[in-house]
Amino acid sequence: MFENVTVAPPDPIFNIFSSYLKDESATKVNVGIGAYRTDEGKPWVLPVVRKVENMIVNSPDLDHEYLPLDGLKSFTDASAKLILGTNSPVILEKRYCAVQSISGTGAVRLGADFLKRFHDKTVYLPNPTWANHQSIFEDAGFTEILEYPYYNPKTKGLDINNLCDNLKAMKENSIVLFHACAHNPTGVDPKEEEWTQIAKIMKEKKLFPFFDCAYQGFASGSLDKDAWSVRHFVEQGFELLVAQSYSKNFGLYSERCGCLTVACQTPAKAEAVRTQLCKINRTVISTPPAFGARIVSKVLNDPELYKEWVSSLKEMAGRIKLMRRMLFDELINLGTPGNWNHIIDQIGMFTYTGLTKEQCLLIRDKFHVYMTESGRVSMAGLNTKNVKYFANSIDQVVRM
Ligand code: PLP
Ligand code: TYF
Repeated sequence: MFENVTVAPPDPIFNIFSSYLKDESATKVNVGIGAYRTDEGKPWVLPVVRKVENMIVNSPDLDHEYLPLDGLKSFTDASAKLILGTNSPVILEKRYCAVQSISGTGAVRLGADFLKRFHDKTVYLPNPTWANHQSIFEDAGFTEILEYPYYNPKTKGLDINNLCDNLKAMKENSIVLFHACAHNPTGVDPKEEEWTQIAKIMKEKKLFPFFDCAYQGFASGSLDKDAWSVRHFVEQGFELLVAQSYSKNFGLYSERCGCLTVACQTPAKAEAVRTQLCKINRTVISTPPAFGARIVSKVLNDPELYKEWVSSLKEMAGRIKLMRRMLFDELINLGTPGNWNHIIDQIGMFTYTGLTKEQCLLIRDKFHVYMTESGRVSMAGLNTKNVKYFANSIDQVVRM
């Protein structure tokens, strides 16, 4: 038995995290995994989440019955409204469905399983992208997993011309995966006029958009602004899929709280899609977990709690922006060779520094600074106490 089983390669990001945990240095810095930290370097339970979880746990009505196959309805309805906008024609005309998933990862997988059965087995992913995308579509049985140009290392910005040329050459019906906002790992998003250009070509070429939205509210601090790309495609009449995660914007990482929202042409089609998604859920997870969904549902459906959440979101986005500014200023003060404007130009959780793999390994060895080998830095790992040390480490490694 199991003669052919060999050790699987570790997940590169989780692997860096476990090396960081083992490191005994007092000055070690974790900018590897994309998880929010306070200025004290601690995980943060949002005050509104703490309040609501106490309400739920202490409620005499609390039970642990199964949720329906498509999850908690007050949660999935609110999720669809959050991403599409309350006044979206898709919402008003009830031509959407929203099905609860095992966080953002599970939503991408659920979407991939659905599209493979009912649409196409060719998907284009941005280059670079979150490493898990490739594996998810592989495991879902896609036959063609291709990439499209996204990032231009010279400008450290969007490679819009190549991106558009590539879209024009894709075959009809191909699925194109986009990060709705705060692209992981580059921190580079198309501007509104670039999204408009992309949508126009997608429509002409009959391509299918699949949005992965893991950072709504994190990119700009505004939930509406961060949903602009998705809403623009909807306005242009696309049917589309959006995978939503509440890991980052609610800090509910381990509760695995997410949703797959599908915009359709008619209510009847939306209902058919919903039942097929339920059928997929049934064999993979049966029914989704309740706790995270209960928390998010209470917050999204109560105007006062919602306001508290938005204020925490702004605080997280604001702290990350401050770290961008402080890191940039430190490097300028040090006169570190190179151009560092991208640190303040890029948005969301990550900065794609442009450091080489060798430099990333060196900074880990010499300074106990843990980042991915691609040079991605999770800005939430920086704080007012370690940003100077971090900037110094970069400065020295760049000069070596
Ligand atoms: N998609 C992207 C682009 C991500 O960066 C992440 C991780 O944060 C996810 C999806 C899914 O995360 P989770 O499964 O924790 O919701
Ligand atoms: O990119 C990140 O750091 C987050 C967290 O397999 C993450 O998206 C990393 C790796 C992974 C799952 C989540």
